[in-house]
Amino acid sequence: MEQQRAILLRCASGFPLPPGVKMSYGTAGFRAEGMTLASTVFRTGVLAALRSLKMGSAAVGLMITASHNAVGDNGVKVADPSGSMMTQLWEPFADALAGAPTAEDFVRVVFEFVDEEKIPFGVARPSEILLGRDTRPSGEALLEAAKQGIAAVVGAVAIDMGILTTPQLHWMVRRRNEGRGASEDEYFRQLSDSFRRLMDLSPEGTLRNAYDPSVWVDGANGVGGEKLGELMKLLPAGLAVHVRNSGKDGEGILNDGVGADFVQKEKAIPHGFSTSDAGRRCASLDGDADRLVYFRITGEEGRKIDLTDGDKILSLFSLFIKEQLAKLEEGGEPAGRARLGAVQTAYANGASTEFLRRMGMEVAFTPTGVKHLHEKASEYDVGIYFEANGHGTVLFSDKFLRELEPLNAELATNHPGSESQKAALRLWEVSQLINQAVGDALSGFLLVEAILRHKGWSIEDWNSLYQDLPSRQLKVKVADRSVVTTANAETQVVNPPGLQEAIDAETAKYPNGRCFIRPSGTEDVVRVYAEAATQEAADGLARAVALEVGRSL
Ligand code: G16
Repeated sequence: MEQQRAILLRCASGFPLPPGVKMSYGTAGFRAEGMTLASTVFRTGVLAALRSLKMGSAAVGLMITASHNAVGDNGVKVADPSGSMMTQLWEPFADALAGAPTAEDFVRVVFEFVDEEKIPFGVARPSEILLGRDTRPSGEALLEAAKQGIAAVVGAVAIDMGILTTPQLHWMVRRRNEGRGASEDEYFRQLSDSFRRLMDLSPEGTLRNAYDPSVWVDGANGVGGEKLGELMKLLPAGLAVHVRNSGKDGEGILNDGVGADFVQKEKAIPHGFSTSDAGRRCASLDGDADRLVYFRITGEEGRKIDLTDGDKILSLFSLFIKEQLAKLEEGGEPAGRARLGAVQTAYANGASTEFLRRMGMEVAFTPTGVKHLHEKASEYDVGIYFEANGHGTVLFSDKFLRELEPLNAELATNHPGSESQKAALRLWEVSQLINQAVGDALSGFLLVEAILRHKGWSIEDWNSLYQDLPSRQLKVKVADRSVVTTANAETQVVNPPGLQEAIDAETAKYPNGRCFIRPSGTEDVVRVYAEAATQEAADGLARAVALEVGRSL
């Protein structure tokens, strides 16, 4: 213990906390201007090592990314042994670690927590921390800080997995703890093999045949475009992917007028695309490829794009999975009665929730942040979660997969070629394709493509599942976003007092108006979301509430 204390103190002294920096673990880890983060990343290295020790030396992940934020920002987050986000129970400890003013304070916080959580130091089995980073220029130096934090914990070993998408790292952590191959090659092979098998299961001669095998992808000038390029080499001929904004020299800056966050929030055409792409099926990834949205450039004056957002992806996946379960049920298979649920946040367009409910889906709501949605979705046999911004996945419970595997074997023997057999196989392949650890734009993209091909749908067919209610999102720059607190899955403001009443009064002026605000967990802003009967009304409501926010903060 004394030796460990001395090592931590010595190493932490090399990473002083810059004056005036206040860090909070936020929606998805610590985020700030890249240059200010060395101390925080070093300390998160220690945090990750302690997490592994606490979890019986299971592998955990540490990812250096600021995802959709501007290129000058960076961030760091920890993945638990299951591959999902670090347990929220440890977030207050993460905040205390990151905020300790001096190296001595830091070491004191560590040892108090080690005592409280009974974290065993000095175990024989090494604790493995898998490290990944995106393409941000500050990433390399921050990775070094993380390695030093890990090295400061006796028995912890850093394994650098290189430049990765965030979901790749989460996938690798999960696989490593399952005792299965966790390399990038294996990731690409798993995705491409299950995609190919799913394509092979498409019905011959679908009723419609409007599916166009060509798709254009905006890589946000981040890591996703490059990885998609590698994945494409393994994909079957039935899909032609054209990647733009892949981050190569001269293509532009990470997340600057490109990427899923830009396309979804601004409803605008990203750089690298133009009206000459009108009508094409286009997709957009974010900076670390954990979000995915689709869009179609309309070519019409004024209305630039038709956005096909995370809500529509959720609806498409729900529809497909429900259909496969229905086929199992028709075939008399009890697995067809699996409990299927959708999870959304307050940002979900009201029309999507209505569509899902009409379809007979159970729909649950959580606060923003996939850590909340993921936890909720894992309560179902098959839980599908998506944020409107395109972050989500489909979770299959172990119980359901344990039922599905022998069912596949039984149907292959007794009912080969039956509708039930094909449905069971499709569900199995979806579970292999879609990332079970966290929302993953690359695996989500392949699943969208497989389903559109299965249904013979164009992007317009998909988009016309329902019509979005007009909406608008704005952000208000504030001095201290932490003074805003909310309740009821972020739909009600608790603090500052009086602000909710002001929002209610504005909302009442607009037919079918709905509006909420919440502090961002990744940027220094308060976000405003408004929905109303017309676009002008949604814009007006968002603007009026943004003014109220500005006035009361
Ligand atoms: C992260 C989270 C998402 C969340 C988003 C926006 O995304 O992983 O779940 O929706 O932040 O959060 P906020 O509104 O609090 O800024 P990403 O893609 O940046 O990692």
